[in-house]
Amino acid sequence: MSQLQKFTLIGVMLGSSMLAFGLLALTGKSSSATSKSDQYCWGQMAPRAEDSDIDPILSEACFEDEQEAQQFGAADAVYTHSTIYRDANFGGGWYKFWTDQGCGGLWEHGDFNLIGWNDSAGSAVAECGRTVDLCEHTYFGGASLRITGFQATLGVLNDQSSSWKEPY
Ligand SMILES: [Ca+2]
Repeated sequence: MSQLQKFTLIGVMLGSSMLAFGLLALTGKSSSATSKSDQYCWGQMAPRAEDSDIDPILSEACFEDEQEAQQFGAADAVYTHSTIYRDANFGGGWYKFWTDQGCGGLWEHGDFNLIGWNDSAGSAVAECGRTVDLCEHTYFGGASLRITGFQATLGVLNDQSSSWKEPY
């Protein structure tokens, strides 16, 4: 093998291993899909039920683009009772809990794991003139924070909340 052939061979091997590494990096990136808490989602709440087997969300619409998400919410008969945000000061992705039943009644969501938001929220809003208890554990256990209107930081519940309910 001539010196030139050796260099060419090394060059090809180096090139192909870099290509393989590049592909691996790309694959790694595409497989780590955006988590729910970085998206903008609307969850239509099911009425409060004694039977905890009933899925608390009737339907869900999630968007990567916030403006597209806002358009969804501009429709008539979307009454948002509460919103949780990924970051403090209403930053990052959000999840809006809505109903077509108006601002009345008593609503809740017992398990943020079901919507990909467990221990993820950094701020929250109680909307529709409602009061909301944000809770540390699923099904309203642990510490809780009562919210009316805008809550820019969650204190001890920062990245700890797992459920919410409208208190009696
Ligand atoms: Ca928790």
